[in-house]
Amino acid sequence: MANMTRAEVKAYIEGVVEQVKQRNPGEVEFHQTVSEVLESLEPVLAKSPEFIEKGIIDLIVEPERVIKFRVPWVDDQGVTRVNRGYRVQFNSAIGPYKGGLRFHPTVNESIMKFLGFEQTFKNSLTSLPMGGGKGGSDFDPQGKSDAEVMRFCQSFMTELQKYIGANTDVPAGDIGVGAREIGYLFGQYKRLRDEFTGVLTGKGMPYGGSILRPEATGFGAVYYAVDMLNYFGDDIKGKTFAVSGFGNVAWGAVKKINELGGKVLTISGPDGYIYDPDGVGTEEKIDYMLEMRASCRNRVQDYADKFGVEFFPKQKPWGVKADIMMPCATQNEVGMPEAELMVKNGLKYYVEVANMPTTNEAIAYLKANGVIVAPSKAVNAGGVSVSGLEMSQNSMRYSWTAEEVDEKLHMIMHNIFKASIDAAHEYDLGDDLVAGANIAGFLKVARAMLAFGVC
Ligand code: NDP
Ligand code: 2IT
Repeated sequence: MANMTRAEVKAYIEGVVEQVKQRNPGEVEFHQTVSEVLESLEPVLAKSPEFIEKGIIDLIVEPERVIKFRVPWVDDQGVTRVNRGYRVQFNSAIGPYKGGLRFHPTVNESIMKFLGFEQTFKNSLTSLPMGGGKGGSDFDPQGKSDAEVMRFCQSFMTELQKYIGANTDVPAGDIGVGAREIGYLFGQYKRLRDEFTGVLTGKGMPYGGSILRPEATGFGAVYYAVDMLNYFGDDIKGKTFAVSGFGNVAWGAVKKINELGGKVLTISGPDGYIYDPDGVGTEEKIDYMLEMRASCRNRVQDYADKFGVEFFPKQKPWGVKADIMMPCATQNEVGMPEAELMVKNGLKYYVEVANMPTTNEAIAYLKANGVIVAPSKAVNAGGVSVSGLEMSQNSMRYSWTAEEVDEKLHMIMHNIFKASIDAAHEYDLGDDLVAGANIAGFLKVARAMLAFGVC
């Protein structure tokens, strides 16, 4: 097939995005990620039209399988409750489906598909053999007793176990699913299937977990940020960070930023944000983040009360002056008003850590105004990378030391940064880390799909 002009490719991509919107009505988060990724593939498709000709683009936006199921459970008052469970098995071209489970009241099919689609390219970037998947439920763990969470997890796994396996699909945690939930889910899987396999990652250390998995997403994000800063002639030492969220991911990032000499001025929760001029830096303060998350109160004001710093109710930290912004809570935390504020404050670096924390319009605005944007699917890939390393250790029936896991994580994050910048250069996109990550992640999956023919 002859090369296509950029205009022809652009028109083709617009057509695919339009079709995705029509076939998945109302799924706005899914539409958002599909247009973000496909638009950045324009130069690749112009140069390699076989991806269009062989239908790879049409295939890649359609999940291989969407599983949706009823999750009945009984609360502490004896009342029957019913939630919805999901597993989106998005793409298995380069390995078993792999991705977390999210328990949050906002979970719906659109959120599951957006996360599964993103995961496909993220997992490809890790260079480990993992396909993309995501799952979860609209169950709200907040305010539930331990016994209720256990009964819910057992019921969820009773259905999910039909579709997963160590060589088929390997779930892990995400928002609302931490060590406690993974324990209940793994116990139920083992009981029903009578096999001890690496079917879940993020497991506890006594039963096959990997050392450093809890820290991995945050640590990996900071390793990536260091490479980015060095590439642009900067250093992390003495840099100030505004972080949102206070969960597992924010905690790991804050810990590593401090270790490497940076200073974290803010963390946030649904109730507002705290500003700590001395930095969220002592061991006591960092450990307190874990306590706040474990308390299930979902309040960051507790930090302000305990350490005597200022609390800004119902506000996000994006108006503060800091060298680096790091959204670590959830999708679409940053839209146009926040992006405008950042540009007005002369922000230089914007590092996405949560999945898709920025609207497409805001990303374009930040980039157009000279802010260096690091995209979540590259930055937060350290979590799933150590999940991949947990799978390797489980297969070998062996455990690596903290030093070994950390060294591998570090190497993976270096490779992700390098693959992204190299892809951007190869397609004449300057230092566009967002497009570079999309392209590098896409190419491996698409080449595997080409090899398989139409299937
Ligand atoms: P946490 O559960 O610790 O934190 C999530 C926070 O976001 C909560 O405080 C939640 O508060 C808030 N929030 C506000 N609006 C929403 C919404 N619409 N949906 C979900 N949460 C919302 O999560 P993690 O630290 O585990 O994850 C943070 C981010 O990092 C997420 O985007 C996740 O997908 C991503 N990530 C996680 C990885 C992991 O290994 N855990 C790996 C890679 C990425 P409230 O409940 O009140 O809404
Ligand atoms: O978004 C993510 O990459 C995760 N929640 C981690 C997935 C995993 O399988 O470890």
